[in-house]
Amino acid sequence: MAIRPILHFPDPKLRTASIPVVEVDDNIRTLIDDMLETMYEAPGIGLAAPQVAAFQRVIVVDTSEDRSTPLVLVNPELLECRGMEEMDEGCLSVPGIFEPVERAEWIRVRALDRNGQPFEMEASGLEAVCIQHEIDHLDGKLFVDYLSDMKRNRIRKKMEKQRRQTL
Ligand code: GNR
Ligand code: NI
Repeated sequence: MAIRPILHFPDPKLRTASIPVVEVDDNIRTLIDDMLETMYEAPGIGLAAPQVAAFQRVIVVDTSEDRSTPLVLVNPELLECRGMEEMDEGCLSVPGIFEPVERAEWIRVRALDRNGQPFEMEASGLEAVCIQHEIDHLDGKLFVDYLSDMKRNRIRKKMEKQRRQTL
């Protein structure tokens, strides 16, 4: 297992649409294990493969209190969305920024597990928000895209300034 570096907004690579996984093989399982280690170390409650520059449709999530319940979703598909809720969101690719975003509060999802077996699940609250946030990453979309142009530009400038200071 290895921790992989996380890309930061406004890196254009985060805008890549990730491609479906054709076969859940050992390479994909290594990616999954590295993503889990990177998510727990960050620490974050979710991570999408494009955040670590792997442009395949893989996400990991753990919203459990004791961070003991890793959830792996390969080729996740939103089947159903219900209700709306507004929650403060953050993103490991936009560090230090927290802004309210409106999302479905209940979802049903289909995906493949780490053995390539299809399964369906329901999620609500923070877990539902996190899964929607991660699926957006697979489509090159970031939570800052839901904010006003003014807010997003302010965040971009802040990130670019931070980057210059750390280089
Ligand atoms: O760690 C994370 N916290 C979080 C909080 C509210 C809504 C979504 C998230 S996901 C984020 C990790 C991340 O960037 N995943 O892509
Ligand atoms: Ni994110």
